Amino acid sequence: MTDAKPFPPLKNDLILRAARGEKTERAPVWVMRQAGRYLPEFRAERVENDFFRICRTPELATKVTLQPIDRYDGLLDASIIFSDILVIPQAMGMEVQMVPGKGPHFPEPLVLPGDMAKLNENVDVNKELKYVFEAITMTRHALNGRVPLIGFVGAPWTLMAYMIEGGGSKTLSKAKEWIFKHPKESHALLQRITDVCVDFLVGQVHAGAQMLQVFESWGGELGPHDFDLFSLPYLAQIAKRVKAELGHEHAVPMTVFAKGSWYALDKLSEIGYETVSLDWTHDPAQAKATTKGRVTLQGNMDPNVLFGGDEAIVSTVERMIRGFGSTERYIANLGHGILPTVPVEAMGLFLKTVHRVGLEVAAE
Ligand code: 1CP
Repeated sequence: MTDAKPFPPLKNDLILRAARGEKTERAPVWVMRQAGRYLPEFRAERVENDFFRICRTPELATKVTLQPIDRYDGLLDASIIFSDILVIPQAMGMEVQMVPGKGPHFPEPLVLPGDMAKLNENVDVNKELKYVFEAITMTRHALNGRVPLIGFVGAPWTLMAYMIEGGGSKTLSKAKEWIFKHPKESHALLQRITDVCVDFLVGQVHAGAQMLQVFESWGGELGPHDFDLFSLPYLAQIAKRVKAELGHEHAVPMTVFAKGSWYALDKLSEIGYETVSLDWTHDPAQAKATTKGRVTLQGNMDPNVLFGGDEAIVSTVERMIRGFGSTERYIANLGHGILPTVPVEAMGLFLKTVHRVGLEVAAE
């Protein structure tokens, strides 16, 4: 990007330092799904625009990415580009609709391995996902260095599951039928998705992303044995290849979030990610003991505590930060995405309490 306008200097690099294992003056904080339906300003935008239209229009994606940064001015230490994990199946040639109140819907999911022939053979991310790169570059300028910008992808197993299930699912029976009945073809599909994930993440960094997160949201649907076969190798491959392609000069910290895969924490600390994001089923002290300072930990308040009232929020944040510590290898977050019905004040209290307790613990 030699001819591009330089990005404004970064004024808050707390989260990058925490991810790299450097000391921080307090725990940085952001929230998964921090832009979205719990914000009235996002809902107003959605009345006017279809979900994927927002993703595909850089001005709108920029506007929505900045909504939580503006509303919680000075309280968030990172932004995450407004997009969705399902832009990869779209780039591979599948139609995905976002049905209001229901979530994603694939009118023609993959039913049998033969359906993989319908997917694009070679996905050129610079063409198919150019709109995400443009949104990232525009957002990075609009942020004006206030906080770093996170880029992301869905992990191969999670994306494969959506592509076969055709949307959300309680049991993932269809995707699991594939891995048990057609393991060879499942690996072929996972590999094809992995290749797109790598190109897409590298492109996001060249477009301006300063940190990357890989969402294995359905990791925990696999038991330890199947996770080792169908998730972990692809997560490892992504970290290794993205780093190799970026080289030292463009390297950015990477986070892996394998929701529900508590059994894999030790292995997840060894596959090349600087940060491992935890859901709320982890005890902070135990997670620290397992990872032994090899990675930064991110998380992990149960998002439902935000419905529990002020006292519950304050006491849970205190316990969480005292458990993880505030100044070393820790990034505060929820254990999964914020839910659409959370009151905006509850999110504000969560962020303010993380700041207050983070500074108190740092001073002790
Ligand atoms: O601030 C942000 O985080 C916004 C960007 C963002 C991200 C990082 C969105 C916007 N989606 C995601 C990731 C994402 N999308 C994940 C991984 C994180 C997680 O596990 O929560 C997953 C699984 C999806 C798939 C998806 N997209 C769902 C879940 C469906 C299910 O299986 O239950 C839903 C509801 C969406 C739609 C969506 N994505 C994002 C928003 C704001 C919305 C709501 C859409 C609307 O306005 O109707």
